[in-house]
Parts: sequence; structure tokens; C-alpha cells
Amino acid sequence: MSVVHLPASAPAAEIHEVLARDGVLVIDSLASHELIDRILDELAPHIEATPFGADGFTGRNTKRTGGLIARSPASRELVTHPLILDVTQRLLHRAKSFQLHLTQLISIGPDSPAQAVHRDQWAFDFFEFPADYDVQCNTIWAMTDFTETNGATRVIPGSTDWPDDLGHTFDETVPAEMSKGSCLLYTGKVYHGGGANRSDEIRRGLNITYNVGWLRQEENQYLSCPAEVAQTLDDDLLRLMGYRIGAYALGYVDDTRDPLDVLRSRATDRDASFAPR
Ligand SMILES: O=C(O)CCC(=O)C(=O)O
Ligand SMILES: [Fe+2]
Repeated sequence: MSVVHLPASAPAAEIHEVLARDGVLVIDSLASHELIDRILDELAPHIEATPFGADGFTGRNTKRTGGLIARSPASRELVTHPLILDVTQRLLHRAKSFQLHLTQLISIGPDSPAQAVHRDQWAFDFFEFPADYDVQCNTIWAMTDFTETNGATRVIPGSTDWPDDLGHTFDETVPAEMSKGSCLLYTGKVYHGGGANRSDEIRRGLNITYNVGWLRQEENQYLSCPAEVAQTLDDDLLRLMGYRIGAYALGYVDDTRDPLDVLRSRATDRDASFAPR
């Protein structure tokens, strides 16, 4: 089974339908090359300073550069992409809210082996979420072309309802090939993994993921983005980063204050403070 490709003009409902069915798809040419290049320029010194992975899973010849909200103002355009947020809302509709889970530029160097085939929702301590409850919606934006040779993400379309099993292999997967600026969308349940890079170039993918508001975020947004930078961001982005109350009362500050009000040094409207927003 191969990966479905839809054009950037596809409606959110159609994208969600394929995502819910296959667990994965590619939206072609969703971001301009100009935006991708601007993000890579902003990140260049940070990529340089990023250490290689410490184990086989993170990749000993792979760099994972995070903290993008603070480090790359241009990346905020991808984090808040309206079509992606619309599809995410549809996939994670069972929860009251969703939030930014992580931002990570994944640079797979030449001669890297493939990553182990896994589910991203295993990050939640391998908890077996119900088959009809999605907790995560993920993107990988192609910052370079993704080819089978340079390490395009490997996926198993249709594997979302399979039992948890650490033993799936590369042979069961297909490469999600796509052009620079395209976006791979996949759920927390679909089996996948970074591909082997057998080329002489670096494969770069920008992993931006979202999870339901009642689960912990993988990247700590409150410390990855310094408060003085956070104070310059608009409310919608801050709420997406987690400056909000999740579900009924998750994440409040001291006397049940809303975290966004604390950041803005203003009083919380008591009547509205626990209302889902
Ligand atoms: O880099 C990729 O293509 C996929 C990486 C991935 O799945 C992960 O790190 O969880
Ligand atoms: Fe993954």
C-alpha cells in the first residue's frame, strides 16, 4: 500500500478522511521554498551547535535541533499553519483541546541506518490508548527533497489499528517520498521510522507535532522558549504552546490562575478561567 498524496488545495475534510483511514498521507507543496530556506537560515547556527544522537533510535549521525519557536520566527508560520491545525482539530476531536507537542528539525546524515519502526504515541509510556482515540497528530515538513535513497520517512499505511509490537521491520514499510516544501501528516498510531540515508547529502525534515491537552508535551515549551520571547508572541500561538488550561483544570498557576494571564502579568477573569478555550 503506497502513501496517498493530496494537493495543497485539498479541503481539510478530505485530508482528515485519508489520515483517519491510512494514518498517513502527504500534502504536496504546502510551504514555499522561500519559507523553508528562511527557516534553515535562521536555524543554521543552532544546527551547527546541535550534538549527534546518543543512541540508535535518535541516530548517531542524526541531529535533532529543537526550540524552534524561539530560534526560528519563520517556523511559527508552519507551527500555526491553518490547514494543519484544522486537520489536527478533526483528528483529536475527542479531547477538549490540543497543544504543540514538539518542534524538531531532524537532519539525517549520510551513511545513517534506518530508525527502528515505531509508533510515536509510545512516548506516553507505552500506554495502550483506545483504537478510536487519537492523542497525537504529527507533521514532517520536507526541508529537502525526501527520496528513498536519502532517508525519506518509512511508513506502514493502514497500520493504525494493529496491536502494539516492537518487532516490525523496514521491509514492511514504504518510503514517503516528497518534494521540498511538502508535508507528511501521520497519526500517533501509525507505524513508521526514519529511513536509511544512503546518499551523500543530509536529509532534513521538520517534525512539528500536536497532542491532546491532557497529556504532557514532549518538548517543554515553557523553558524551550524563554519568557522574554514568549511575551512577544500572540495569544493564539501561546495557547497552542500550552499557555492555557487543558480540560477542566490542568496546568493552572497557584490560585487557579490562567498561565497566559500570568505571562502577561494580568488578573484572571474568575468566571472564564475554567471555561475551555
Ligand atoms: O526523521 C524521520 O523521518 C522520522 C523520525 C521519527 O519518526 C522519530 O524520531 O520519531
Ligand atoms: Fe516517530
